[in-house]
Amino acid sequence: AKEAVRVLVTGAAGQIGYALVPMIARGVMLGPDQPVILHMLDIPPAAEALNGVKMELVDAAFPLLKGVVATTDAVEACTGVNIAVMVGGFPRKEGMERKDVMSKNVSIYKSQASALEKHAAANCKVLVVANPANTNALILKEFAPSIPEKNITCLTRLDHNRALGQISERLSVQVSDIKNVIIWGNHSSTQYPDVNHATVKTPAGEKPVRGLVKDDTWLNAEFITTVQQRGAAIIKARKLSSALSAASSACDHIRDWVLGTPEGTWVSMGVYSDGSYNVPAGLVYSFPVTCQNGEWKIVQGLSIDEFSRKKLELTADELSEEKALAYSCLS
Ligand code: NAX
Repeated sequence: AKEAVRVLVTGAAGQIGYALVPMIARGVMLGPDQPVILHMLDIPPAAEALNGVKMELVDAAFPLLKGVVATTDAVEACTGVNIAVMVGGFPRKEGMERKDVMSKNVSIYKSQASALEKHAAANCKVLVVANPANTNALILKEFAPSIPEKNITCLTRLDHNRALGQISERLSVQVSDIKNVIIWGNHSSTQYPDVNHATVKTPAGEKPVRGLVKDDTWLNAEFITTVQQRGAAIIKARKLSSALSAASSACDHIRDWVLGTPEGTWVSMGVYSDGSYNVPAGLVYSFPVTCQNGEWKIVQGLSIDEFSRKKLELTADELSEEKALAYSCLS
């Protein structure tokens, strides 16, 4: 039998946490034959709710779930974890300045970075979900210098999946037949959902999405804004932000990272930029990546047209500003 993998979920008493922990316990994240031990962290005001989640995990009698740690102590939560999904953070409340929200999250991610660095298992893989996701991941990287930067990522897979969903609806094709959309940049409304390299599997072979949609006006405008604004549309409809789709996408992100992407297929992940596609190095930026043997690699050599170039730059500029704002909170 395989040894259990320890998976940390921070903010586990929250909405995404409630959707995510049963998926992990069922094998959605790491596979149906991989036992797991869940580590759940939240803050003291949520301790009772967190314990309720633990009770439900026990009640669900998941065969793969070999143990549950539910705690408000970051050190206990981080000890020995192989995978860390960082969902906990400080939400933007009405009337709050951007700088105040940033400052709260910088201090959370700075201290959790140290807890992970000191207590997580060697080669722990980190996925930051909490917003501002890219910049929280960057702060975590800065304050956990002994964790390799390739192990620290942020979630843009939800945006990637949203793009697949929109194309699927538009063309009335299965999402599973569409591949190689790209989310570039920030997990924010400046992200650039790019279909220029995306294809659909048809009985006559793989066809470019652009050729099948036959409507560049839609692809270059409404499609992009729909994906960019989807989070807001969900809030409007549900009066709560996306949770099940975020949880499911977080499982997709880790699964593909650990188990690999299929040949010829890439996915989007927020990763530490090495300057590929002229994106400034030193930002956590969403790129197309392939994964093999537990490591991601940025897909190289894709052609970037003038329209796309501007969009890649716009979202990079926003990330540079966020980075500057985050650093100003440190001093
Ligand atoms: P909730 O407010 O329901 O849950 C957040 C939980 O985090 C709460 O239980 C809270 O007590 C806990 N928490 C706060 N500070 C903490 C700390 N220092 N340590 C541990 N736990 C802490 O929010 P939810 O809807 O679950 O969303 C969680 C985060 O995901 C938010 O930041 C949200 O903006 C972000 N999202 C990111 C997405 C992405 O694609 N990257 C999409 C979905 C989501 O909007």
